[in-house]
Amino acid sequence: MNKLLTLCVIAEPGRVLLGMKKRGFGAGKWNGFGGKVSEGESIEDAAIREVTEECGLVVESMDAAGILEFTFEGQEGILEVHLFRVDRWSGTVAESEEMRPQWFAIGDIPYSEMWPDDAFWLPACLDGKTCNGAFHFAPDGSIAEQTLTIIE
Ligand code: 8OG
Repeated sequence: MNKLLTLCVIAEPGRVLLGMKKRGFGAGKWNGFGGKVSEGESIEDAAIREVTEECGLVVESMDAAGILEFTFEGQEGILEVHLFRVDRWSGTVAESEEMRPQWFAIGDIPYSEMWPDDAFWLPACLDGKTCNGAFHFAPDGSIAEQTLTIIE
């Protein structure tokens, strides 16, 4: 069975909020906010919960923005990441034990310090498009195979 995860892209015109992952899977990379869906929890509730846990904001409005599947050479299982675009929120940005949040201008997104697939789908996501894809990672962390469908 696929492992269900969430990933929220918090953006307003011209800029996006990313977090430097401080520990665990993906540590040392900038990313959106999200994590594993708990048992009995809806995917949307998990997405909203993770945003507050990781950067202090409360999601007021978000759209489903696609599903990305990740597999890793030599490892069983599929990570099924449900993407959401958050366009309204309340509260103030706060660092957590897991993430150090920072706003980036859209032209200054640090793709070289992010998961390598992000450069393929994040620009389209920020443009309001839906991104459905699958990325298979080689042991060296590079992308060995990929498919991506972007829906306007
Ligand atoms: O609970 P945990 O922090 O381990 O959840 C992992 C988070 O990382 C979750 O939000 C999903 C996200 N994620 C992956 N793979 C990738 C990826 O290739 N790119 C991006 N941007 N996020 C990813 O699990």
